[in-house]
Amino acid sequence: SRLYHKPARSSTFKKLGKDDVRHFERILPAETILATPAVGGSADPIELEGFNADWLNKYRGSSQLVLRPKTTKEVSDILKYCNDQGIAVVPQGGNTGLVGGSVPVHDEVVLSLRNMNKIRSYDELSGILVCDAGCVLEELGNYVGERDHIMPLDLGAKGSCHIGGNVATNAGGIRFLRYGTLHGSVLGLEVVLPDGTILDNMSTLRKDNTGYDLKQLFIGSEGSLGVITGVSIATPRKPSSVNVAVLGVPSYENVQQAFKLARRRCGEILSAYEFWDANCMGAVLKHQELKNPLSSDYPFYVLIETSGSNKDHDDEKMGALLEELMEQGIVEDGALAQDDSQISRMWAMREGIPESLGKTGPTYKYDVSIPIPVLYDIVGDIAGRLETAKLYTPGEPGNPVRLVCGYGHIGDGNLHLNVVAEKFEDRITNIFEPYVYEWVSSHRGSISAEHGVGLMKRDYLGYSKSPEMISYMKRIKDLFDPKGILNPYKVV
Ligand code: FAD
Ligand code: S2G
Ligand code: ZN
Repeated sequence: SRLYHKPARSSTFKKLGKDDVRHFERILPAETILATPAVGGSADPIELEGFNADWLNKYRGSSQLVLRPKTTKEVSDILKYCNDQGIAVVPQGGNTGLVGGSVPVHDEVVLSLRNMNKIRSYDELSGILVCDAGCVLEELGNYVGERDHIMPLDLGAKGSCHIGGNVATNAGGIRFLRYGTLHGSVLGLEVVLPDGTILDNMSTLRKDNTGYDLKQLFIGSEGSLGVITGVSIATPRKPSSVNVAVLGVPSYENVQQAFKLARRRCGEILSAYEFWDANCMGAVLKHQELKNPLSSDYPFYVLIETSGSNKDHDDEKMGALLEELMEQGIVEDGALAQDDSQISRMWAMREGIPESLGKTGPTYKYDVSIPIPVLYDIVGDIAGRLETAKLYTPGEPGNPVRLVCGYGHIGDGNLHLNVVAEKFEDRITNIFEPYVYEWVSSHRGSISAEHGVGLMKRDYLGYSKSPEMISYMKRIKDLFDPKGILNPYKVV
């Protein structure tokens, strides 16, 4: 069955040969090279499996060579050679991407940043961190956490994803509502261009208005314009008082009302507003060692977090909000975390959704931005279409589709529509594509809120960007990567 549209291998790319691997063996330390016998190496192809398959196990390539350079110079030497030879390359971070952007489509060389994981400097006064692109987000969080700061982004993939991958995908996550986009918190980047040029813009200045801000082009470029090897990023101070509550909400309308009230009552200390529906909760309670903190099941759940610097003030605000929500019947139940372990259990519930859905079966994921009032409508709409097509009956096992659910960063107008199926197959994919993109576009939304375009959505860019915008994107791609060797077949 068609997992996804796999474009034909472009004949402009050289087929890797033994001579190429010999060359890499001359310029790179042996331990950074994983080459199969097919290209004159000695690695068992199974060792490349994790680099060729994506997190969803939905996208799969057939790379015969993985390079894991330790320095920016090695990255530059690799790219210069590949550019001269016309060898295609896919940059890879933690390989937690969800749109097929991080794995080869065919036999592209995988350039993994995992060996570039050093912290270069940290200034505790300003909170500015300068580090290699291959640093794992959770490890950076621990490092700055010991110095009373936090990373300006947090996502469920933190244990594996790299800061370089986060920048390359312009990742959003659960702190976006409070700390905003990486386009704001990233102060500088070190990027190696396909021809080997090292663009050193590792500024640690908050303000630098000298010419075009080139780093912004690489934020969200998904490995298609250059390989990010270094990141300079502003990290906020760790809030001294954090409150988290999980609420049971009877309708999507009430989820919106609770958001409005939370913004009014919590104001500047509101730091997260996440929601998920009953089907998500069912999957989490089934696959995670977690209990529902509320005394009953509800159609919707909301997680509210406040982060401030004055515990009494913050407690009073959260307490007043919860009271008002209950009094007005906007929510029917609520649990306020009493200590840090309860806070992390509540967050684990929200962050455990993707893994729980993955354990339920192969998952179709549509990460979209939609105006909040209609954001959840698409979930019922899609469920209805699947029922009409006799592919799904809510609550009844044994159908090709097991579960339809919606959750996400509703504070950012970002829905994660997820459909768990027996297997990825045409007759299901055709229900969603292009319907979901048409639906989102007709509601003036975006077909990709935070996960990027990758391979999955390349053919659908026109639903969210004008032909003129796309043609200038292609001109920028041609400027930085005239031979098209970087992450071919994806993004534009
Ligand atoms: P990879 O998956 O390795 O690569 C992603 C893309 O970036 C690819 O196109 C790749 O070519 C490119 N790339 C990677 N490193 C570099 C580099 N150094 N230079 C140039 N290009 C590079 N995403 C969100 O935005 N918000 C979420 O809340 C969120 N939650 C998630 C939860 C789970 C459980 C999972 C599995 C994923 C989640 N994601 C989320 C998606 C994913 O984690 C993010 O896109 C993340 O930023 C990818 O980082 P990575 O290091 O794994 O990159
Ligand atoms: C999240 C993870 C990906 C998905 O949990 O916020 O970004 O859609 C998502 O499961
Ligand atoms: Zn998300």
